[in-house]
Amino acid sequence: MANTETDGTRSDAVIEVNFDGIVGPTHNYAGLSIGNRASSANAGAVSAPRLAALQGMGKMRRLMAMGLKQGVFLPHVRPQVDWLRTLGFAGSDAEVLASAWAADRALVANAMSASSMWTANAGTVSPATDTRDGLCHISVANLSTMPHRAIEAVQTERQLRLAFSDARHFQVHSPLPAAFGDEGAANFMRLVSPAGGAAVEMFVYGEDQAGGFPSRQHRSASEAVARRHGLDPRHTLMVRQSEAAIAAGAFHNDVVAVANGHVLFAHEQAFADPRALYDAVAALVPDAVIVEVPADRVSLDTAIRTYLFNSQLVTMPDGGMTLVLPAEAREHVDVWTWLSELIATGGPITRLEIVDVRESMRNGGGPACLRLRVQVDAEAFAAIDRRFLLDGAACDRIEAVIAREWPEAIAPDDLGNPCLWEQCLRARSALTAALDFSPDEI
Ligand code: SUG
Repeated sequence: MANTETDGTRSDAVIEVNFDGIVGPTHNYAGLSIGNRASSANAGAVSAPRLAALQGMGKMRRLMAMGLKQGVFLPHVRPQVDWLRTLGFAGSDAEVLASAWAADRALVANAMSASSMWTANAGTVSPATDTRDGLCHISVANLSTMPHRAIEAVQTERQLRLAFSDARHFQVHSPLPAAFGDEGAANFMRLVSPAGGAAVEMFVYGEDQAGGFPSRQHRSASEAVARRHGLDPRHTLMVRQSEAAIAAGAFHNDVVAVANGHVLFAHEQAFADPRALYDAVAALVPDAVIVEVPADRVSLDTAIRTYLFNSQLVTMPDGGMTLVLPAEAREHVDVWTWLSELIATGGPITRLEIVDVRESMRNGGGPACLRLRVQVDAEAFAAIDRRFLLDGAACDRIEAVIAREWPEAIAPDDLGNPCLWEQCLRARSALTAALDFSPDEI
């Protein structure tokens, strides 16, 4: 039975917090992600880290203005000298970086990547209502397919354990062994009826090499996460991503589908067997609404170029749903025509919001990649470390540090510049201090 507090709010009402990764000062275009078309296409371009980070903050402010709760994760320490040391480089930090740069520039590019901004890949979150022990379970993703992303797990785990340290509400699991490729919430969806009842958690995996590109989420990893989280197998679906989607550059499922509440918004070619998925969903969540975009209205190629599905589908305080889209989706006539019809015909998605995250988009990260969703009740919400939660004043502080410390531009050759290494480490330290973290804590 739901409790009703004296002020009329239900203490078990679901609070969704979106934790966005603050774009780090080393944001650059090194083309590290094979199979990610934007990353490959923009390899070698000059990046704008300061603008990128401010665009990210702009998105967070927009969601806050919509009445939603917003959190952050901090950029990781970059360059990641310890990782280079594991590869045999020795000496002072500057010597390690200089000798790695001389030996193989790609190694330094890996150690400089700001990829932790895409927190949809930080981990998989099962809300407490779905788990056997009634805790919110969070599994840190190992991101083991891509070297620059695999570096993230250590610092991601540190931040997740800090933010969700209260064992009365949360259990954080260490990353799976590297052989089990796990990309976190980017390959995870959840549907639940507004009328209540058990949710269905959907884990989307890829099969081997699709079209020559690695599929990053292994079924065995998804199964392990579901087991660790103590999910009810009757309400858990293992869903295979279509090969066509991976081959077309949808390296994560959240590039071709997104779910929220009782709504699944997906491209016709997102899944290997869409009919089987839709039938299973209908059986488990009878009032689920599936909004499928047909390929003859928006091609898979256009969906991936515009990141139509990498939008955030969010429930507004008034109960309506808003799709928070990247500006690129607004600019494509097929996509915009289809979306305009969607809104005009009435349905659960009632509003479109456009955000500009172009710098992140150019590395293959849209609005949804930049956030990790955590759903909690009021008590668990109160147990989250406040330093990871945003209000207007925290946004002001973060933006001031970004404006003062973040590089304005990074060209490929700059990645070997000792002044840039120092500036980026200093910038990150200024940010952690501004948010009251001590240097050895995070
Ligand atoms: O893993 N890009 C990221 C983008 C991640 C998007 N996340 C989700 N879809 N949830 C990736 O491919 C590019 C980095 C570079 O090329 O430097 C990169 O890692």
